[in-house]
Amino acid sequence: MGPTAPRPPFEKVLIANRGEIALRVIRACREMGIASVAVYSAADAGQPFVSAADEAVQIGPAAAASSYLNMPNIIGAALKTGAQAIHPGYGFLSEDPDFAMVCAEHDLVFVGPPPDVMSDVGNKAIARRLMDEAGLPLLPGTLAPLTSLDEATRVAADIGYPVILKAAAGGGGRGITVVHAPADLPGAYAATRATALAVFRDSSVYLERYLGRARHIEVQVMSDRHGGAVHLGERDCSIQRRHQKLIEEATSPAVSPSLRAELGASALAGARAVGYEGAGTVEFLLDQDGGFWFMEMNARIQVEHPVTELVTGVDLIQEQLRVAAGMPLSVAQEDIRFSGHAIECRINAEDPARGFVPTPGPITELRWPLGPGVRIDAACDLGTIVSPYYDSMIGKLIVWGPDRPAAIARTQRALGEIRIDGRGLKSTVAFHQHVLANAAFRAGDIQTDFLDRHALLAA
Ligand code: MV4
Repeated sequence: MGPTAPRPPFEKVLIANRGEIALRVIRACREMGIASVAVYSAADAGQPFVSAADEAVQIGPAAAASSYLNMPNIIGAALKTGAQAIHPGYGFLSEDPDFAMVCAEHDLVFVGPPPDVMSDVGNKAIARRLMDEAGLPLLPGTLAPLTSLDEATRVAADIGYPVILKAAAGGGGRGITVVHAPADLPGAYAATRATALAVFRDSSVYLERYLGRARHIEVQVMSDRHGGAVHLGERDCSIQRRHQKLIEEATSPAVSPSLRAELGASALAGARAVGYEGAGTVEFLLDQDGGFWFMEMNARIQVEHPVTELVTGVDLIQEQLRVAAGMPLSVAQEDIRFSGHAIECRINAEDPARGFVPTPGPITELRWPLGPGVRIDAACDLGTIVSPYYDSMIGKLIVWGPDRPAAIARTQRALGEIRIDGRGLKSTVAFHQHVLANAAFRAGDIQTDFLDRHALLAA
């Protein structure tokens, strides 16, 4: 007889999400001996994540507002099936403090930080002030929302142009405006406030110095309720198009072990300052001289979490479930070692030749790659319909190699094995091949303007 399995953190968990992240959480549950409950919209009946769960409950029609954002129906499904906890995945309700509160009111554990922490972190102006108090490096700017155009004009003149206006309640790149000259400030101020009000129902905006040609570096942190806190190094997410990440890597080719320790210490100081609990990400901009600046904190598991898992060997979803149940993290900082290099390519049903327009529809041919160092986080089979109602990601190819050049070669090999087809369906596979063949990418010379700079947007 071998050793007995450890006691699972929960008996049953409901996953309030769909697609690949729902399947990812179901897999973690199964490995831990936790029963899983899927919830799904009418459009998702028959999707692989629905049949993969131990139980499934339909929660509404296709439109997300009536299903994956429908709090009463999700809570009802959890109560009916006897789930003890709800994992929100990413997107949908994952960063909604009201949902976390409603879960608590029904004695359901929300897998994520406490509602008040989520609320502080979700307001970027508040997060900026708290991180400043915690000693994190911030670009010069305001530590509270702007109260007038006059104030904006004075602060901008003081710190110097270019500046960037950001919606405090913003996210995903909406409600940000770069301002290159004083003459553009009044229009930009009015427009950013109007967008913030329309999109986030909160017109407050703040201002900071704009850093051009920077890398987007984010640090993964995990904290428990027993004082345990670790950082799991950084991801380089500089390859983006209009704030949609397309390729992510761990570790960053621009981060040395000593810079990693500095970034990690900073991220942990920030997490501690806001009372963080669970898995979180602290985003930084990294400038050409190795200086780094706090941007924002994300209070959810992220799409790109697998690259961190592949270089550290830590299962972030399992750690989230442990922490949510009040258990300590299974790892301490000295256990975290970084081994090799990982690259994630998002395989989207989009047409790069037509501005990445989504191409929804049924998948009529599908073959995923196999072989050494290859992981596929997907939730599509032959016949699965890529729905026009939700995001167009078909799956993620995540590859590990002993170093960055080996990981690039392996990613190229794996991309070459992918076969996806369908009526009118296009994918980002060939686009990824163009990026991976680019000399600047191979040299690790990547900033957030990479795709424009190298004219790779009509590949
Ligand atoms: C910045 C920045 C440069 N300077 N802030 C984009 C979304 C959000 N996460 C913060 N973002 C940025 N904030 C300062 N002070 C650059 C970005 C940024 C970006 C800006 C414009 C166009 C594309 C971008 C891609 C990544 C990051």
